[in-house]
Amino acid sequence: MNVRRPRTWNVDRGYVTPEGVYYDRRNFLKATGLTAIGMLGLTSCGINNPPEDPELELADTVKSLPGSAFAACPPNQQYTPDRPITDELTAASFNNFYEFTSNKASVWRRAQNLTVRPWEVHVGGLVANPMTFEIDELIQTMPCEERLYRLRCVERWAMAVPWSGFEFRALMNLVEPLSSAKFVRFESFFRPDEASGQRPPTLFSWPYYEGLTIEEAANELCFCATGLYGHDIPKQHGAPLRMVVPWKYGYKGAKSVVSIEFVAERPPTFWNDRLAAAYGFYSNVDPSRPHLIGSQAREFMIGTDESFDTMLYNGYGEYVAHMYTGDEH
Ligand SMILES: Nc1nc2c(c(=O)[nH]1)N[C@H]1C(S)=C(S)[C@@H](COP(=O)(O)O)O[C@H]1N2
Ligand SMILES: [Mo]
Repeated sequence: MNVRRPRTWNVDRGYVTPEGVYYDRRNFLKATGLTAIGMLGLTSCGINNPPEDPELELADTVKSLPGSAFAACPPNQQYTPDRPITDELTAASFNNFYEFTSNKASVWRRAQNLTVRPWEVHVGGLVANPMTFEIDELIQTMPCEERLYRLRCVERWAMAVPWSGFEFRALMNLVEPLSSAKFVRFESFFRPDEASGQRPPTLFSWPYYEGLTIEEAANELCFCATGLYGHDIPKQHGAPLRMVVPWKYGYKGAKSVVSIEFVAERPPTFWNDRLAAAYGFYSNVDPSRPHLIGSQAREFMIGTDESFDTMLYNGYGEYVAHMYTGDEH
């Protein structure tokens, strides 16, 4: 049996309590009457796992695809974090991507089943110009830059990585939201044939969906990542386009987005629908607000022995605090 405890650097730090495992225990097991042992077997003993390529090397997953439009993007130094950049292969082998598996140490391999070309992103809803973008056209159209951001998962692990891509507000300028648009809803792909975690039996209602207020979406930090470490974004990180909202917990940034809708009402969100008390709509990083799994006061940099005090808004308060009273959850 494949116990969800990655083998090396993070053993025994006690902060790896996957979002989904928490949910499994408290809600799913109760709802279905399955035992914990049965559950672990269900998710980790291979009943709905696709064939994987055992020859595949991690390093092969972190390069640009042949024919992709990716080009090196000029770094924007303004947001450079206070800490060393996370080792690329460490970041590429420790991921949350529940469409494939909740096992973050092996998900990189399963995620290679995702076909990321061709790929279209539809942007619509309450906008003057609804558009459907072919991903390479979008990459060529948008002003590309590289941004080094911290990323903080609610499970208390953190990393600092160089995303390439464009500000979400640049996309807003193309589609022109109407004044009635108050929120933005992001939706990830739904492909049960490629993503074993989306096939029944599944704990979740797929596809993954997230949301922001329109003010948050228009904030200069809100970023669409199409690259990472100077090449195409790897599949395990959410190829070919994922949202990065660095002042919020990681789950607010949907991976492998296919649809972006401008809407009038606050949209439901994936984890909030599972367990609203633990996963608020806002989910701004806040050291003083414990999660159900425990205190959020400290964070642990993956691949290192370093830990830091968690910062309010993940340290991005000067850019985002004006949007909040501090009571948002
Ligand atoms: N579609 C989708 N997006 C997702 C997730 C997911 O399971 N599915 N996990 C989220 C969580 S919990 C985190 S912490 C980040 C992890 O991003 P990384 O694997 O690139 O570090 O992706 C977020 N986006
Ligand atoms: Mo997360």
